[in-house]
Amino acid sequence: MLRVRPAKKIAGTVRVPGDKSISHRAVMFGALAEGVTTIEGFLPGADCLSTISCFRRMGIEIEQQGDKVTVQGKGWYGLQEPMQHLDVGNSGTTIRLMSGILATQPFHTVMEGDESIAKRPMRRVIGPLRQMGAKIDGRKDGEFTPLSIRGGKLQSMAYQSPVASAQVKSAILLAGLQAEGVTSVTEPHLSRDHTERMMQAFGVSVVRDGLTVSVEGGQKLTGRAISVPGDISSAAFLIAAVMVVPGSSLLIENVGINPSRTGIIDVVKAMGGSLELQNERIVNEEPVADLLVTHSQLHGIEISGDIIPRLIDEIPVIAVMATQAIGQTVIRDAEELKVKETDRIATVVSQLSKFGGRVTPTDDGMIIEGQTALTGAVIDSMGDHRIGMAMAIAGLAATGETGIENEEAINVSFPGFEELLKNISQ
Ligand code: SPQ
Repeated sequence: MLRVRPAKKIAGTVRVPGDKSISHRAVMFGALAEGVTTIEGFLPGADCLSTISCFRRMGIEIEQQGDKVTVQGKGWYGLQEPMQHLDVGNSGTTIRLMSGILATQPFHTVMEGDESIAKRPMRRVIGPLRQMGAKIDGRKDGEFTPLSIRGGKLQSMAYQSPVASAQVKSAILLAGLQAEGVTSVTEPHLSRDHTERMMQAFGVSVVRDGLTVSVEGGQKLTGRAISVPGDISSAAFLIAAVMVVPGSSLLIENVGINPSRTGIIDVVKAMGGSLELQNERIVNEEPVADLLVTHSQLHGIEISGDIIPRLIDEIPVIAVMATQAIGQTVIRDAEELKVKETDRIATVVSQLSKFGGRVTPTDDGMIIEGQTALTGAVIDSMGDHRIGMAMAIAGLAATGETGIENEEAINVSFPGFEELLKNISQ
């Protein structure tokens, strides 16, 4: 059990582990590229290690030591049919992006993962890939794992996605790279665009026109050196720690500030938080900065619309910050929370309530009542890394001790979280 005591102050200069979305993509693109790809700043969390293990099973040589990785790319058709099922663990990004890749391969694969993956919707990816000609099956007509994929020749398509999902967009664009003609995806709101940026970094031409992004089939990826910035979704827990503990101040160095991910910065500022970007620079097509965060009294706001995909993974910890803000915070248009590692509307409400938090679930979000005194409690991560970490941050602002059960889930995206939190807590 992870134990958290109330903090008097949060202070220091820190770095967070590498960006999870970018780390996955660097391994995948490196494996499919011609030549060697070296990655520094890789996230050695359980999810990205699942991606590495899937490619190793398909004959790709990958050396990984901590945050340094070398991938011996063999080109798009250098993968071998795996002898066993591919295990994606807890990682939605791995299974959905790999569906797009495997749909193009001249062999058969079966992918499965843990209990949480078995409940997450797959037809959002399988449906459009089937329309491109892929032969994919799974439980409930392809809605759930295990997924069985017999890849082959695909036709290009113009896909209008009903959800703003980077995983859906990425799977179709990856399949599109081997389809005949131009494949495009149009989304209702912009989701994170790391795939598009990394395709360009690997030498692929990608065209963006508003909410539509297209690629032409038949383009090759060329191996290269990739430097992964710190994950803003991990930095979000530390930003929240500063905001819920009076007198705190923290410098978080080398954080990715891709505009499709910075909803958390906009929200903290809109709530009255002090957050300054320093030393802004571009690394491998991705913007990066140091974040200077200083405690401020927050006030409640409404969060809805276009900003939601830009902060979807941060909503659990935003809810925690909102308990300490003056007034009410209302989160709308976030029904996607229901299909993450857990139903994050239900789990935020059930776990935050254990501290005495006043949170009401709605169909597409939640309403949080501000300036609520929290009391330490025994919490369950429910196997969801972001719930475990969000509740640890609530524990810093609570009276008495908090215990987080099933805390090992945190390793999915933030190995070293407990130690880092101890180091910055006074
Ligand atoms: O990979 P996984 O399990 O889906 O992880 C989560 C997370 O909280 O870490 C979602 F539960 O992040 C997704 C994110 O929500 C990672 C991701 C990506 O790298 O492409 C995109 C988002 O999901 P989606 O469904 O909007 O595409």
